[in-house]
Amino acid sequence: MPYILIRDDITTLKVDAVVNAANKELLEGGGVCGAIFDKAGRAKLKEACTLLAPIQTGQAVVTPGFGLPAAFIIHTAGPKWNGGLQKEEELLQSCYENALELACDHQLKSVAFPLISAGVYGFPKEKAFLIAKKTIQAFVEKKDITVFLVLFDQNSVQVSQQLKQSIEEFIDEHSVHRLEKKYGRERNKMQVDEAFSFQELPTFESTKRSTLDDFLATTDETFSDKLIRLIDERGLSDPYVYRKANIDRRLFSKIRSKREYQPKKSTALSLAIALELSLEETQELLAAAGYSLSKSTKFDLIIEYFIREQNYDIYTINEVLFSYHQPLLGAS
Ligand code: AR6
Repeated sequence: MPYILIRDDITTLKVDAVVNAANKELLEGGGVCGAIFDKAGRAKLKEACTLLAPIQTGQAVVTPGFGLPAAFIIHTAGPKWNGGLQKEEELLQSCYENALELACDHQLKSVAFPLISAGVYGFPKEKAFLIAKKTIQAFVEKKDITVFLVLFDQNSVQVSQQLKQSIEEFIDEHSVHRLEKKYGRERNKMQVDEAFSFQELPTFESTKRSTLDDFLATTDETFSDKLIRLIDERGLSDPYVYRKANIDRRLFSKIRSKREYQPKKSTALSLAIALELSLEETQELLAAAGYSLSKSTKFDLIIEYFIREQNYDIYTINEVLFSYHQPLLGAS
């Protein structure tokens, strides 16, 4: 826990281990394997690999990272795609499982995977992605490890056409920029307020009739207080919440134990999603950390879309955010 999608060159990541999409002979090849050998240092990595080769398809072995920012390299040999009739899917799943088990055996806390078999070995990218995410998600539910899935190209994550269209329509309909165009800048604020049913949060203006003390009392609950109260009211356990929020256990206990802790907006939102809050409750929780959901950024509109739809699956939300090049929810 957590599972994080990123778009990057895996050889630049400072994690405990990066996974190499290797061949059974553990020889230097092309693709991500070539990049890893290049950055780690060919001679040293070759020497370490020679001692461990050959391996079976699906098996995983570990070497030091040498010149890489990562401390270790876990090498796993993915299956070559042969039309799907030669247990390729099961073999690919075992690559992820074995690499993750090995990482846990070595007490590693963060591992980054490329999309194994999705290059030279010809696995259909979408299928390779589904197997990767399903296997990683199942693993992080049980183990205390942060797993990055590194995607080199955009089209590995396929958000369903229907979902994409529905989100596009929502953004188009609700974006403040569209409303500005429609109603003009002057009238914009009024129209935005009319168009959306966010309940106004307590502001100093709206409470000036009451005393300052009353006002301060309404803002007395910190983010941490609110979070604890919401968890208790729902009868949820802490592990359930931090797992569902895709955030690290240590970060969660920091938020829980430090009353004045100021989370990042994405962390606050992850927790709102985990608690399945309504839009209004989400705004209130965010406000306790000094944030709000606006109508002017794609990120906020996408989150609002999912909350309105009562779709609280953080992995689906992250795939959509990823496909829109937005920051993701969960620990970063
Ligand atoms: N960072 C992250 N992902 C990358 C990078 C990178 N620097 N470079 C490529 N990818 P591949 P395979 C992605 O071909 O299909 C080698 O010759 C790439 O876009 O590296 O398992 C080995 O020695 C693709 O999505 O691995 C083997 O013989 C994914 O990594 C054989 O290729 C995997 O593509 C293994 O083939």
